[in-house]
Amino acid sequence: MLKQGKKMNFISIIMGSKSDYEIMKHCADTLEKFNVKYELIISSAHRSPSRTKEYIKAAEEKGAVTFIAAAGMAAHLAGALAASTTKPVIGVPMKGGAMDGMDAMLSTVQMPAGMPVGTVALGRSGAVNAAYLSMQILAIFDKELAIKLAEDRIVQAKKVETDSAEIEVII
Ligand code: RP5
Repeated sequence: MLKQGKKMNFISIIMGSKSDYEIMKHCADTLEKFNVKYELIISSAHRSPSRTKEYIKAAEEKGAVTFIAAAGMAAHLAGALAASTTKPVIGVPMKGGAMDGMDAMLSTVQMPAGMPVGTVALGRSGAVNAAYLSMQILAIFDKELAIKLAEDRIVQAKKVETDSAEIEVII
């Protein structure tokens, strides 16, 4: 049985395997950068289905706002989460295996009508964007976070300019 704490708003990150952590660490790091609370666990839809189901219930009761599911290969995790919760589920397909992520991407994105999984990109970009997308959902009711996200966009735009200034050639 997983531990239960006080009710609070947080993002839940679930990975199918420890081998997904190297990429999903970028998701956790992004949430930390914005001071957003999260949980991160390993639980597999195939290898530990009961643990996965129990965790979703416990996390929902504690106040999980979105679930981020990272899995590779047959990638059933995001779909299994979507079947068990009406909270937004964001799927991050993992690279690797014989098809290097194409299998995971199709498994994650091809959900039947009425069971949505918001699927982000393969690999690091997907891991980071899963965090951003979750924060954007949180920010609908969190003005402070909305301001931080807006400021981050300005920083990103400025970086494009400074990067360009270092190497640009303009006639
Ligand atoms: C998936 O299978 C996991 O999410 C992982 O991406 C992939 C391979 O898992 P390991 O064999 O490395 O544990 O379920």
